[in-house]
Amino acid sequence: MERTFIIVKPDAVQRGLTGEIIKRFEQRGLRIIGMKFLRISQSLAEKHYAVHAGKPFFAGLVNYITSSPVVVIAFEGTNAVAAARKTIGATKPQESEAGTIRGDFALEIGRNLVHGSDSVENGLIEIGNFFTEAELNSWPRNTDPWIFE
Ligand code: IDP
Ligand code: MG
Repeated sequence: MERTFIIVKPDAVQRGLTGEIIKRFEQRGLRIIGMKFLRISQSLAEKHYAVHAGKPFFAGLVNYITSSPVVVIAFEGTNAVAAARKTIGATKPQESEAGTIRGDFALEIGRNLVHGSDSVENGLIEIGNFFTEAELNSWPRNTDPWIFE
């Protein structure tokens, strides 16, 4: 079963969109296996966004993601990485389709509400950065046979 890592970013929490955003992944069929509410530290932000280090927006990005609390979630499901990315929408909200989270609720790239892993490999690394094994519960959900073939 594929895993992906989601951050409900500070702007989404501040705007009261936490439930709306979690709902969209949940109703897609993804299974929550870990979730917590925390303020991301500077060092964890730099680790999570290491691939963007040195880019002109890096300092602003770290400042944004550490500015107030977030909700982090590990999800499981068939095609979890691609499914979550589709549900999130394009990185630039002006290019995000209506019906996606960013297409429905965001206007600017630096306030795009949600993070989702871009590959299976990165998903596992990101989950490992935020959760211990003991904090993850891969559970058999009663509705799984109605969602996973
Ligand atoms: P993604 O979140 O859709 O995977 P990435 O390219 O991995 O997009 O960028 C990570 C995050 O960095 C974006 O979600 C956005 O918040 C921020 N970001 C990316 N490019 C820019 C930019 O050009 N200006 C400001 N922020 C940016
Ligand atoms: Mg990315």
